[in-house]
Amino acid sequence: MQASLFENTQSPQQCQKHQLGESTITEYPFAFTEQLAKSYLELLISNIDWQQDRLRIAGKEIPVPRLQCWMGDKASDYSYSGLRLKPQPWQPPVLDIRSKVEEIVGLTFNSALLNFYRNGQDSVAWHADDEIELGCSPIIVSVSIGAERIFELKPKQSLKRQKYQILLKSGSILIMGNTLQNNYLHQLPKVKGLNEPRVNLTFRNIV
Ligand SMILES: O=C(O)CCC(=O)C(=O)O
Ligand SMILES: [Mn+2]
Repeated sequence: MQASLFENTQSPQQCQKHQLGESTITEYPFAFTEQLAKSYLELLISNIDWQQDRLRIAGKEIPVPRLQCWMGDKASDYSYSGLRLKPQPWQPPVLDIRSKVEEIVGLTFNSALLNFYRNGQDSVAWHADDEIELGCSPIIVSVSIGAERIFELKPKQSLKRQKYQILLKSGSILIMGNTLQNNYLHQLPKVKGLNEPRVNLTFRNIV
């Protein structure tokens, strides 16, 4: 499956819907200008207190293949894959980005998970953002800044398990609609030979 092509106009309001069964992803490929995205990338890489978290899998400690930062309102602790994350206070560039996201989406968000993919060897494995703290049908908004990467989705339950791919452009926003996390898994695979960094911010609500 492939997303169709965009028209050649680059307005921040321009959007494309991706229909995956009953779940919808809405993509705003030009939400932030290239120049603004570039300046956010530099600010985020140098100003965020990036953590190298470790997962315990089958009795072994394994470093998460990316750096992370959990940010949010005071009472928004978050757990996933055995990690318990305490929120760091909101930082100015993240608050700016959140304002734009809230304006486009028309919803408010009390937390964000930031991922720093240093190069193509950093990745995130198949998962769904379906932790109990996020409520039963969360809307999650993903902002991509820096290197273009492929985002893959596949149904949690299907015989064919055909993958759907979206090329995440720098400055784009993806709204993952309210049944997506229940029905689909997503991942950001490694890319051989890629040396460009990327930062991703997913805005969420701890309920
Ligand atoms: O980097 C991305 O585009 C996805 C990140 C993600 O899925 C997550 O942080 O839960
Ligand atoms: Mn995710």
